[in-house]
Formats: sequence, C-alpha cells, structure tokens
Amino acid sequence: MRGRKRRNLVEPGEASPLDAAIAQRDRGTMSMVRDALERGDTVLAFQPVVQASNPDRTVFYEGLIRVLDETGRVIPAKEFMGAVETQELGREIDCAALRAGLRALRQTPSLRLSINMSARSIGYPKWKQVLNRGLSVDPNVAERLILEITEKSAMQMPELVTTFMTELQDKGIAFALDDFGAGHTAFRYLKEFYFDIVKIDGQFIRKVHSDPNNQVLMQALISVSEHLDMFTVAEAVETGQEAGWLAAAGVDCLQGYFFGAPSLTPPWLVEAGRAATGG
Ligand code: G
Ligand code: MN
Repeated sequence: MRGRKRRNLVEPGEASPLDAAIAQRDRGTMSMVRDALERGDTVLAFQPVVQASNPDRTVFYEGLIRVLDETGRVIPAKEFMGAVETQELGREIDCAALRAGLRALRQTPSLRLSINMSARSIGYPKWKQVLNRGLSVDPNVAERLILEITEKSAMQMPELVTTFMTELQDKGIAFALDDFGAGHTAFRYLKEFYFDIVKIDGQFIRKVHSDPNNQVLMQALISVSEHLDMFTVAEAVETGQEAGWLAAAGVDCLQGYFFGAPSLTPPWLVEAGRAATGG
C-alpha cells in the first residue's frame, strides 16, 4: 500500500476540453443503447462461477448484458453502463437483463443464474413487473435466481436495499454484493444487509499468490464473510496460481478468464452437446 504517488490529472475548476469530449461521447453511447433497446438488440453472455475445491463443478453462471450496435457489433456492459447507470436507460437495461435471465431460467430447469442490477432499479415499477411476471409464469425460478447489486449502488440507498432484499429473499431469491471492495467499503453495511454472497473485487485477486497486501486483505474479507455466513466468490481469477492460493485460503467460488470468459453461446448447451456426443 505504501509508496504510491498521487496524480492530479485534471486541475479542479478549470474548464476542461476532456469533460466536453466525455460528455459528447456519453451522448453517443446513450443513443446507441437507446436504439439497441428499441430494436430489442440485447443479449446475455454467460460466465461460469465454479466451486473452488472442485473447479469442474459450476455453481452458477453470471448473465452479463450486452447490446448490439447498428452494425451488429457486441458491446459489453462496462462500455456503456457508466454513461447510462443513473439514467432511465440504465433502468431499461436492468429490465432487459432480468427478462432474458428469467427466460433462460425457465428454459433450463437445472440452471442457477445471477443477474446484475443497480439499486436504483428497485423503485422502477417496470423492473418489478418483469420480475413478478417471470415468477408468476414459473415460481420455481425464484430459488435459482441470484441478484447482484454493486456495493457502490447498494451503499447509496441502504434502507431501500434492505427492505427490498428481505421481501425477495422470502420468495427464495438470493442476493450477491458485487465488486466488494471497489467502492467505499464499510464493513458495518455487511452486517446490516444480509447478502447471501459476497463477490470480491478483482483488484484484490490480482497476483494474490505473490502479493502480501492482497493476501492480508483477502484473509480479512474471507474471515468477515465466514463470520457473517456469507458465501465468497473471487472475481477476475486469471491464473492457476491465483486460483490455487484462493482455494487454499478458503474462498468458496471462483470466477474469471482462467475458468471461462463470458460466452454468448450458453455454456451448459455446449457441455450437454459434448456429453451427448461423448466428446
Ligand atoms: O461488475 P461485474 O463483476 O458484474 O463485471 C464482470 C465483468 O468482468 C464482465 O464484464 C467480465 O467480462 C469481466 N471479467 C470476467 N472475468 C474476468 C477476468 O478474469 N479478468 C478481468 N479483468 N475481467 C473479467
Ligand atoms: Mn456482477
């Protein structure tokens, strides 16, 4: 943690050409997302979350929303969520992700799937309609659905999130605190929230087998999570060395490129196909 230099990239108070360029780029991004939603051009990519002690076993998949631009190019969420998260478009993206997730759960009875949402979507009536409609068509999907809420968005409205989670946990839905440690972490909130799962941000995973700072932070997070009965998921695991250290340290589940990148072709269909052909 020591020896880091602070950089000041933009002088405060100065009218910045960078700000103007960013604002213009955001407007372009927003109209691209709006057009894609109107065309219904959104899809989920699926990434496996595996059991740390037995990585051949996928515990659940995370469904990650993608939009297709007018040329059919697949645009990942990280490229547009920043521009739309606080806008109504962000709510519409969350609705599209939930709708696609519920459909996948309905179609595949053995599937467990997590879907990302912003705490801001809690009060968006359409999001609730999408959920209620999905649950009324097939009530069995509730206990296979995990909702991931980022730490950053959960902390912005903790009371609302708590009430919302209690209501949906009663129906069997599980909750994951996403990107834990990336935001303004307050351990106090972990105690108040009752998340079922905590997903530890990739910055703590990077080179954890050889980085003493990350090792200490991970050990603290694992210990707090165990104490509060939360299941741990390490995000962005990219190497076998990281995976080995994390499994030995007692992390429950692992996710990342080392085990599988997000894929537009549902991986469980690929696995079923392989099993059927004996390959
Ligand atoms: O915020 P959240 O954890 O839901 O976002 C997951 C994002 O992280 C996805 O965009 C996914 O493509 C990306 N991702 C998944 N696995 C890895 C990984 O091993 N390394 C890195 N750097 N990113 C990853
Ligand atoms: Mn997530």
